Parts: sequence; structure tokens; C-alpha cells
Amino acid sequence: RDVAIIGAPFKKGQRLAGVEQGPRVMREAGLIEKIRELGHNVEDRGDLNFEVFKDDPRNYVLNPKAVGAATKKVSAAVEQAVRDNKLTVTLGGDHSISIGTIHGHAQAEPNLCLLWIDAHADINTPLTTPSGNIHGTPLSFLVNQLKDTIPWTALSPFDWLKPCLNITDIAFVGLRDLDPGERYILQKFNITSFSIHEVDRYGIHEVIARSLDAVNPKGDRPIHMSFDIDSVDPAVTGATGTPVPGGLTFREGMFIAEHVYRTGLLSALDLVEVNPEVGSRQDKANTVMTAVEVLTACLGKKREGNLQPGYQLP
Ligand code: DIR
Ligand code: MN
Ligand code: MN
Ligand code: MN
Repeated sequence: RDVAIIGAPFKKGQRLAGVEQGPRVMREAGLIEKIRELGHNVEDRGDLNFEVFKDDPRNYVLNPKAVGAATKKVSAAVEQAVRDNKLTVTLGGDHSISIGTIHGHAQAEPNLCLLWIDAHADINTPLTTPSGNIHGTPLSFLVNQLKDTIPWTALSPFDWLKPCLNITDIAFVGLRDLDPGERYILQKFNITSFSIHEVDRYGIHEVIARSLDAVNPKGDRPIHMSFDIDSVDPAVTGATGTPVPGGLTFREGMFIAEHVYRTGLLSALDLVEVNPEVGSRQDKANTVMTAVEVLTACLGKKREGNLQPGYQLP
């Protein structure tokens, strides 16, 4: 397939510096070349530039102007890439960028469904968020059923955005740290979600198969997968801003990626929350390696090995 890579070096959806270096460290680990080696035609569209606001006071959430402007840009870039018929990969940056990636994807593919792989549900609303960090709220901006809970007038930097996702179009995998408002929303709308408890109970194949069956029963919808690296256990991916113990194993993360590739329906992919300034050098190396392995597995790299076209025994 044709693949487009978009760098979104954005950090204002949370408080820690470093996450804006995600696109750079993933590229430096050879991501683009590794995707090309799989036989894809890869167009690296470079990093987006984000506007800086000197005066951006908290208004329910932190940095509303910066996040509103950045996600608008991300949305336009992803929409264009999907319209150009690219499998669109966006490198974060913090998870607030997924307001833009999903919105943009949905403009070009209104029938998309969403796999949200994360320790967190990121569905706080501006009124339920305990932290004020927008990376814990992106889904609330996008979901039709939560439209009336968002103080849109106060949040004018998000004027450009139209909610574009039904809550039944989302499946969560890997959850293990939910805030009270998020727990309530998941329950109230009966959202498909497989916490780490269910991963332990059913196994990762059953969990990902049931997730896809819930959001895409006929297998006819384009898939958006938003992969927060903190879904994986911080013993492996410690270089991230909000690590939560007891996460997916490396193998479970890879299984999700390979399984989603096999559907043939992956249309856009986000890899977010890699922060090379958190943790040790080893944490950084392992985190970046895991991010690159997950991304390439989503695009067809197989742990059993890929047959090289035209290979002959010497
Ligand atoms: C928490 C943390 N639920 C919040 N969210 C994170 O700030 O709303 N999401 N870290 O990835
Ligand atoms: Mn997240
Ligand atoms: Mn998370
Ligand atoms: Mn299966």
C-alpha cells in the first residue's frame, strides 16, 4: 500500500516536556526504512509546525488555544493523506493529537471504527477531567453522545471541530487507570472495553477478535487504531509520561498489531506518548524499539518472518 507518515511533535496536551520528540526518535530508529522494506511506498510528509500562544489561560482544560490550533492542523493533514489514498500513520506527540487524527480521518472516511489501545480511556470531558490535561479528554470532543456535555462556547479554539464518532464505534483494550467520570461514561453508554483484567481472563486473541466484532461486525469499515505506548507495561515502555504498572506485554502489543494488519482494513494509525526524556536510557531504547516494532507489525511485519519476493536458495 501507499503509506503517509505525519509527525505531530506536540506536547501541550499534558505537562511533561519530551513527548514532542517522539517523531524524531522513532524516525532515528529507522522507522521509515523499515516500513519501506515491507514493500510499501512510503511518503514521509515531515513534522507539522504548531503555533505557540503566549496567552493561553486554563479554561476547564490546560492550553486550550494551543491544543485547538494544533489539532485543527493535524485534522487537515490526516484528512488530506487519507483522501490521497494513503494508509496514514501519525507519530505523536501526546494523545491530544488524536482529536485531529480521528476527526481528519472521519472527514474522508465517515464510516470508520476505532480501536483505542491505552492504559487510559481518554474520555474525560472538560468538566470531569481531574488533571486538566487534554490528552486525557480527546474522545469526549469527538463523540456525538457527549456533545452536549462540552462547554463549546468557552472552548472556542475547538470551533472548527464537529463530533464525528458514535460511542458504539469505539473499542478499548488495555485499560487499567480510569477516572470516576470515565468509569461512569463507559458504563452509561455500555462501551466495548477490555481492561487488562479481560486480557488476563480471555487472552489477547479473544479480546482483539471480540473488539473488532463489536465495532466492525461485517468487516466492512475502515479501522482507525490509536495506540498509546503506555498500554504496554512500563517495565518495557517506561519512557512515557503516565506509566501504569501491569500493562500489556510486548507480545500482546505485537499480537494486536499483527491481528489488525491481517484484517486488511487498517486505514489510519496513531502511535503516541513516547517520551524519551522520561526514565533511563534503557527505558528510552526499549520504548522506541517497541513503538517501531508495533508500527511495522501494523503494516505487515510478521514475527514468523516475511518471505522476500523472488528469494532463491543460494
Ligand atoms: C488521566 C490520565 N486519566 C487524565 N490520562 C492519560 O489526566 O485525564 N492518558 N494519561 O493517556
Ligand atoms: Mn492515551
Ligand atoms: Mn495512556
Ligand atoms: Mn482471529
